[in-house]
Amino acid sequence: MTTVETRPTTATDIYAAGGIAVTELGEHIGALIEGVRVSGDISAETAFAIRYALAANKVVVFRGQHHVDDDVQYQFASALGTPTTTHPTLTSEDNRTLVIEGAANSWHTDVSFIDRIPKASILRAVKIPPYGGATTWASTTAAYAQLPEPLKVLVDNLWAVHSNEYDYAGVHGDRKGIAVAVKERMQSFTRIAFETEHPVVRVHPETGEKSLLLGHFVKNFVGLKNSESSVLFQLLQERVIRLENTLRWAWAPGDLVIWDNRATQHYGIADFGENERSVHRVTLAGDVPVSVDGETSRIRVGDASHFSVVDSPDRFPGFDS
Ligand SMILES: O=C(O)CCC(=O)C(=O)O
Ligand SMILES: [Fe+2]
Repeated sequence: MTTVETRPTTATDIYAAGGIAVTELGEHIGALIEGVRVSGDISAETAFAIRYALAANKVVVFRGQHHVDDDVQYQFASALGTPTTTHPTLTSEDNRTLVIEGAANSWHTDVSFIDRIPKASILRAVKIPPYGGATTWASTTAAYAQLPEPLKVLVDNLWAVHSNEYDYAGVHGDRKGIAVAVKERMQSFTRIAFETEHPVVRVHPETGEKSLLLGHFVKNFVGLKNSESSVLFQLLQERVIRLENTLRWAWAPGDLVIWDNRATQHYGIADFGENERSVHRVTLAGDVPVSVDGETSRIRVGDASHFSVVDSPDRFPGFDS
């Protein structure tokens, strides 16, 4: 007699099997996860429940995780996927953790200038200023879903060139504090140019949802004049950062946040004066984006294989878009 393995297929059952409680923080984005002590030793059921909650809510927050240091953060990341190295053009001491001193105060999707855009980022605030320094995330799936039909038709066929020319983590960092991280914390710095054409509408590999893939690494749209690109970019980007589609999180000690980098943009708010602020990020490898027509992103310049493997995503049950 053969045994048929039955995996839960509804969110309620998946969370129950993983032993987690998931509380939504807004209509379109954000959830609090309770019932788990963050570590590399979580069970397969708990890891799956966290990944499912992340796909469903785009950003998940864990509180009270005071025991987490860089090692535990990395081990936890490894239980949820395959960590990347620090960054495509930067290395840090352990080549695992990206340390950002200050705040990345520009709307972006992490590392969108390469083909294999990371699937998720795991962030921990290490130095929390006495005021300010919250991070805000926006749902790029809600932004797409809310577009009027004529704009959906337009973006479904649109491609964008993403480039690290304006990378906040690089030498050109004019954003508050980021260049400091590079100068002080990074051992070696080799500037490598990356340029990739991505579909503006990306189909999420786990949920099938469509999202707008934009953010500050976008240089221009394929086939459009620069002036046309900038007007259209502004129009679409304003749709992404609509306040109703965002979650703003004011950090407390012991907080750890994961975002789905395939369905969000984020912004670190630089409103903490001269106070110190430092956040540590571990990043998970992702797959190459796929358009609504099934076409994959095209590399123009740069090979990111030293940064990250290409992840093989699962399709999750219960999402029917
Ligand atoms: O400064 C922040 O809160 C955001 C940092 C950021 O962009 C990142 O960790 O990828
Ligand atoms: Fe970022």
